[in-house]
Amino acid sequence: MNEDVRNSVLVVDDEEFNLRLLTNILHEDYTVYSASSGAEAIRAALEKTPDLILLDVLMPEMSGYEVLDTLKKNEKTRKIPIIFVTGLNSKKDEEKGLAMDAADYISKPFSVGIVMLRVRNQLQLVNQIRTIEKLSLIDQLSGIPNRRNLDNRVALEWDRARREKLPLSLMMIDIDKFKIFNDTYGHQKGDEVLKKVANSFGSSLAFPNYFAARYGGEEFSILLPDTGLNDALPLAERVRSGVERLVIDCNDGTTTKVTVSIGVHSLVPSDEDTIQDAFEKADQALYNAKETGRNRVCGYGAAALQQSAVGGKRKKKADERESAEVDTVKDEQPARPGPQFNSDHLAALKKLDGINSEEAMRRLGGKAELYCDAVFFFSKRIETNCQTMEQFLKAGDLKNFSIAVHSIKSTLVAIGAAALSEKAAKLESSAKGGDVDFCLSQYPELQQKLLSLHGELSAIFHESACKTIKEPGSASALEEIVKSALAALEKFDSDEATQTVKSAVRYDFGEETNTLISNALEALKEFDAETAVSNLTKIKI
Ligand code: GH3
Ligand code: MG
Repeated sequence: MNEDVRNSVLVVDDEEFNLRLLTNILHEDYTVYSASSGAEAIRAALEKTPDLILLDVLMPEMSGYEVLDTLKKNEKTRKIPIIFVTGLNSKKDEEKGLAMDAADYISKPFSVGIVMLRVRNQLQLVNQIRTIEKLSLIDQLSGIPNRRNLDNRVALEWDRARREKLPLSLMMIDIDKFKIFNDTYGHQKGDEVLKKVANSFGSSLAFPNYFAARYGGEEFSILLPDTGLNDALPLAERVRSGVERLVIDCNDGTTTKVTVSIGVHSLVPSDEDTIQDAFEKADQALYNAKETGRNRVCGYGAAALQQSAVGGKRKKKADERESAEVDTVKDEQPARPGPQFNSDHLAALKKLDGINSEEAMRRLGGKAELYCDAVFFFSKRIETNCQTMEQFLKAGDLKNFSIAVHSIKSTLVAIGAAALSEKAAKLESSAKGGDVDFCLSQYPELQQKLLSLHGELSAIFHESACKTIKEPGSASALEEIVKSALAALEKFDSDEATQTVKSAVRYDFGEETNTLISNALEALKEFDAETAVSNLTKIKI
């Protein structure tokens, strides 16, 4: 795996319990985003383009299958691998998921080890593919040289032209209204067009020295060594008309056309010129070609062009992206901090009737903190879950009722509440079978049991919610904490420093030290590193 890249994972589940668990399991190694419905998942996938999606199958309103289908149809998201994480455990369901192009399948209740391994495997694949693409010199889709290849060639030709004082031209070519083409004819057709356009350059340019490459997306670039603007413009015109002449078959027997806009910049490079600047100028010319009606060639340097040359097409695109992100960026959710848990919570949870927390925790690799956290968040949602189920049932919407019951059922299994989950399972299958009477008569009992579980859990978490352990802390632990916090602050990593200092709060190091620790923590919350350091260094070890 490429160590430089922190991969991102989008976790989708309508159950808070699973979202919490998966987020907590994954956040140390990956950037984790979460979504609690199908619609939210699609929005997040488009906005964040995560490297991997963990997708629940049964969700009200929009199922995981539908989400997958939508994402696979979108250019931006179709390559993101998707792992189904689901309580549907039959082989048939697994087959269906995999046949729909899911990358993998994890059954609920899941074990931490399996989730970590499957996620790691998928991300390794993603990273390997990226590395191969980066190392390769040919663009996989169009079959012509890729951007990396172009950059190498331009650097070579640039040096030669500078040394020998020869002209050199750059064309930037962009397919017109290609988004609409994709929307109308589909991305697959769009891909075919990219290939056709790329292959048309050769026949348009009966000129041995040119070098054409896919610049990225629907943009191409052609490098013309030993060529000044007067020769480059007619060549660009031939490229443009060559594309215009292409006949594109639509699958229904009709045909259509595409056009390109081209910006050209020519120069004899001097020591002051830079390659980047040359591309920007070609890009500004392209922008001008777009602005003045598309399907045309513009050379950099015309009077009108200088007026409008406030930023090329690519710059404009980048700006658009930025402003879009300002509007819509959602908080990423690395380990949203939950309450601190201690041995009292766990002891109380273990005493609960009908819950086998030991078994549930084993699946989580024995991580009590993870278990308590997920149960806490599940508990907070019980009332809302009950309201949802009740509403669906009262409205006679057995499909959504069964989905809501299914979610609760798999969470109950995961927390170790076997008997209750069995009741939920019976209701789910009756709802699926359309047995309204059974559902109406049996649901109240499930609801009553869930609400009383909610009462018990609230008591546990509320009673000792803010109680710290206050075990006497050892001197070596204190030294370790202070050292790590100071080291983190030196690296300007205030998150890490905050986490470290936070871990000291639950211990009793004596009043003076405890005050310094809480002062440091307060200062960190205010991003006041100086005060934090001053308090930490005053601690006597
Ligand atoms: P303009 O005339 O201003 O260039 O409009 P446009 O629609 O071509 O430009 P825009 O930047 O809005 O959209 C570019 C489109 O190109 C959107 C994207 O889906 C499509 N595209 C980029 N790369 C690929 C690809 O590899 N395959 C397919 N099929 N489409 C692609
Ligand atoms: Mg375009």
